[in-house]
Amino acid sequence: MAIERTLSIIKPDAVAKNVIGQIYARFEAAGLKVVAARMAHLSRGEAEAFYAVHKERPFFKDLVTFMISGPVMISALEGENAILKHRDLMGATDPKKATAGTIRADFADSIDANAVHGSDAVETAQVEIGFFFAGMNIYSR
Ligand code: RTP
Ligand code: MG
Repeated sequence: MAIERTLSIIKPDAVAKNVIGQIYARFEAAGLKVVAARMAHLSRGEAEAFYAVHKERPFFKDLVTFMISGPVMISALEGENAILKHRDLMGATDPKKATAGTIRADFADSIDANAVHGSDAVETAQVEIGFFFAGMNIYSR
């Protein structure tokens, strides 16, 4: 199976709940390695640019407003089948529909405050990792 990288964001709600470590522990238990990380409080412009793919969607403004409501923890994760593995750990977008034991089932409050973001494909992972870590070291291991 291919070694992939994916972009993970622990969103403002989960950072505020002080569960960064608990979420990282789930990544590590699943065999995903943190190969880059930084904390940031995004500006509106940064959040709009990151979520540009959603800009025509009715939830765009709420999504951006939520994502700038507090600091986020941004990581690149590496491992076998990392993109799908990470999305399985996250659970469904709407925590009410998320399988028990997933990050969103356990830590998310609503479809907006849904604890985590994860890339959805190899191409988007590359773009998203570049968005936050361009010019920075990725500690592949
Ligand atoms: P993410 O990109 O954050 O990993 O989540 P996702 O793939 O599961 O969801 P996506 O469709 O890419 O949507 C991005 C984020 O927008 C918010 N959203 N709100 N109100 C709504 O109907 C709605 N739909 C999506 C969610 O916070 C979602 O994570
Ligand atoms: Mg998405």
